[in-house]
Amino acid sequence: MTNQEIAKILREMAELYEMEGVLFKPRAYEKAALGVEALDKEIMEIYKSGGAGGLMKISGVGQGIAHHLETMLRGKKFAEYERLKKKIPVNISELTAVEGVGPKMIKVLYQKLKIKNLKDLEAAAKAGKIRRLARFGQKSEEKILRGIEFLKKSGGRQVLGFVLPEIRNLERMIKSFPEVEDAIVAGSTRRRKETIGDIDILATSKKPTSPSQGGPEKVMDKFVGLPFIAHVYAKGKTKTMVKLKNGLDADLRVVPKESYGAALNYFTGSKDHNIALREMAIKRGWKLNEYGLFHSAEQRRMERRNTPKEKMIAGKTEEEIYKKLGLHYIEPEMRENAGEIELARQNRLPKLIGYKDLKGDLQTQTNWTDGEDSIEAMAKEAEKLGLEYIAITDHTRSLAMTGGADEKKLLKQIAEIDKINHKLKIKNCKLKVLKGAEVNIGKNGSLDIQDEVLKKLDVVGAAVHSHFKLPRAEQTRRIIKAMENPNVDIIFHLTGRIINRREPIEVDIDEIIKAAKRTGTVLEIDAYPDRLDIKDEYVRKCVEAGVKMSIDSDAHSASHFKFLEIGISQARRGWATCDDIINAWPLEKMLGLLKGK
Ligand code: DGT
Ligand code: CA
Ligand code: CA
Ligand code: ZN
Repeated sequence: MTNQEIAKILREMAELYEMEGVLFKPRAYEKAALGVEALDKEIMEIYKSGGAGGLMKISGVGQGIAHHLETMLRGKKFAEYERLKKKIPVNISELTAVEGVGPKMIKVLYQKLKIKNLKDLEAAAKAGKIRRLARFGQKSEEKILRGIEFLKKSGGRQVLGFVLPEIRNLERMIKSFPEVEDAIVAGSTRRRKETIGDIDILATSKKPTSPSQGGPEKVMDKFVGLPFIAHVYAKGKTKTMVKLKNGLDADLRVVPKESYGAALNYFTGSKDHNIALREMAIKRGWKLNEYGLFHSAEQRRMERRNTPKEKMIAGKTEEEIYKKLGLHYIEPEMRENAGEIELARQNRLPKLIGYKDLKGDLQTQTNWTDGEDSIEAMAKEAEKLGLEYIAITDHTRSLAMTGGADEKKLLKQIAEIDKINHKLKIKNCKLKVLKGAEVNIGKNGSLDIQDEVLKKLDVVGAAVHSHFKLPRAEQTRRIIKAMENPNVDIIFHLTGRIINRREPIEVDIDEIIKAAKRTGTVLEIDAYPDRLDIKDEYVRKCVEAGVKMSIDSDAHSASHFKFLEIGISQARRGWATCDDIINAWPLEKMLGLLKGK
């Protein structure tokens, strides 16, 4: 079983227990699912080499769950799962994918209307059956229909940050085949788009030393035998197309070594970037395709070049292709034909923020509200990952369902953080915990915490969590009003969208950016994979306007810090440098900017 399959069962267990009204277990299973998803190794390998003890080292996995994992990994049935599934035989992941539909609702829908899947749900909603259920009403029915519509629009694209660990596992496994020289995932994954349509993998094969060792064919045999694969559409000598168990399609192409760079460049795209490069080649009288950069036939005739070697100008690496075209190397995240080629020609490409450049994280939630872990546990994990500071930004009182803090609770947390910082210092921990909050912006732009308390915090983030449907002008005014409060440092998750689930709120982004500049407010790139406010186009606008941004994990568990990487990708796709991202700065400089507001 793959990590994804195991995680799916764990998550379903969490939801089944929640339907049953069982306490604590839903959270425990959810945590274990997150831990398995975050693995950078196949769980089967962990079990084979470390047994049950190895499984217990996975974040969120204790003795009980490790035992169930062992059962599954040995190919046996997980009895409790089978029992609960029989009791409520519904397609949970399909139904919970609809915004606003949760486990408790699914149970009622099954018991009252026999709804088992998305199709049943849509039919019942369209027939007006849901509004007639107790505690549902017309509004919930309309919301369900909107949720289904939105889901359909996503067209099967998956959120990159959620599938990236599995894609990397796949890449690593192909690389480890003895017949493979090198392998890499190209396409939208390499450009780090928010969502991906399919996976494009390239590999080069080693020359077989004996016929039995095979070359590309052997690579394809091994590829279709991997545990990730659900279906093989077509298997050829150099190209094989499959469907993975996670629902994504993947193509593997085995390309000649001398064409590796050209193939990588071609299959990384984007298509528009490729076309622009090809036009540059044509202007020089050359030809560019997935096999290489070549002298064209006409030019060869003119220059009397005939041997294959003279024909090829470049192809082994991407760098040499760019170089021969008179360009500096362009990072994959910038390859959208959005002006990057001209900059590369003039040697004016920005020095993008790097994947190791973040020094801190300015939005994290703890078990003081709806987070899973304690302040200390968050601090320890952040230090392990090399961060120098994190801000604790628990929710405030308007978000009552999260246990949001009022002034009193915030003051208590401030005192607690002082103690923790003291303790960390004694233990020689270099990480500093900053005091913060995620204050709620009310309908009219007011905040739900008094200024005297906000003044005592290092990092005040303000965010919209309600009234998502206000008219654009009113929504924009509301956020600008919050920015005008001198205590507000950052606007967290500006548009509130959830990719594939919830539309962004409507705001005038240019007005927001102008106001951010005027008030010195930072805008946040929320690195949580299906949020990614603000999108690449907005990041570029901020960079151009000189508005500073932060990249925050929005962690609700210590296992979420890994999502910072996805926020960095988003910043890079918007051409941001370290100068644009305040948490790429050392602590004192970062705090200096916030205090200067
Ligand atoms: P996706 O899969 O929708 O998330 O996006 P991509 O960019 O991975 O697109 P995909 O998988 O259709 O193709 C992979 C790359 O192959 C693409 O980024 C550029 C290249 N490519 C595909 N079709 C064409 C084409 O018609 N012309 C050119 N020049 N390049 C193409
Ligand atoms: Ca693709
Ligand atoms: Ca493709
Ligand atoms: Zn929030």
